[in-house]
Amino acid sequence: MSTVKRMTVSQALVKFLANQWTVDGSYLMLNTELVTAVAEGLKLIVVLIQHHGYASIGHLSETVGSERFGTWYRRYDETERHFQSEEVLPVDLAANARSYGIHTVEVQPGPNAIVDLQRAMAEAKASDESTVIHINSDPLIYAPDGAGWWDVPVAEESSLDPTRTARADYLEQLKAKRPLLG
Ligand SMILES: Cc1ncc(C[n+]2csc(CCOP(=O)(O)OP(=O)(O)O)c2C)c(N)n1
Repeated sequence: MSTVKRMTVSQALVKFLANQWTVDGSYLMLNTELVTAVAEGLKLIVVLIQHHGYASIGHLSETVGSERFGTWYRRYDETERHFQSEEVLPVDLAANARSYGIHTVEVQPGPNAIVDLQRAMAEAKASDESTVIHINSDPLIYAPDGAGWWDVPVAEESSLDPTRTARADYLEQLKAKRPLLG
């Protein structure tokens, strides 16, 4: 008989997601996996960064001249008919994680946030149970630049100046594009 320990698909998925950081957009797409972790008694450490918007897609939108449209978690503005208002959604993702029965630590904003995050991480590692560490951030603070270029075509025609500028920049960048092989 095989002694290989088999995992269910959900266990494999939860293991894949284990000990990761996630950001509010991604968390909203996959948070229910935490329920599987609770059900199957798996220990996870998840650092959940809530910045009330899309940093990566917001930045991409900006670089293609689309001004971060639709990349914020904001209340719908009936008059302007968009989600760009100032009113941040009152969504409490720490409460969401806690509601699944996961031990959740909230790192408060302020000068001690990083030290508190380190302490929470040390406690989470020492614990036998899963921990979600919730920390606030800002989608406009970027990670350091990579050297890659993401080929995202920009609209050829637009009434927006930033989009026209982005189109010209895109055509410039395209000139440096080379096949990987050959
Ligand atoms: C199921 C699915 N829908 C949409 C997307 C497109 N998408 C890629 S990144 C992203 C935003 C992620 O936001 P967040 O997790 O907050 O990370 P951030 O970029 O803000 O750091 C979206 C919507 C996706 N990858 N998968």
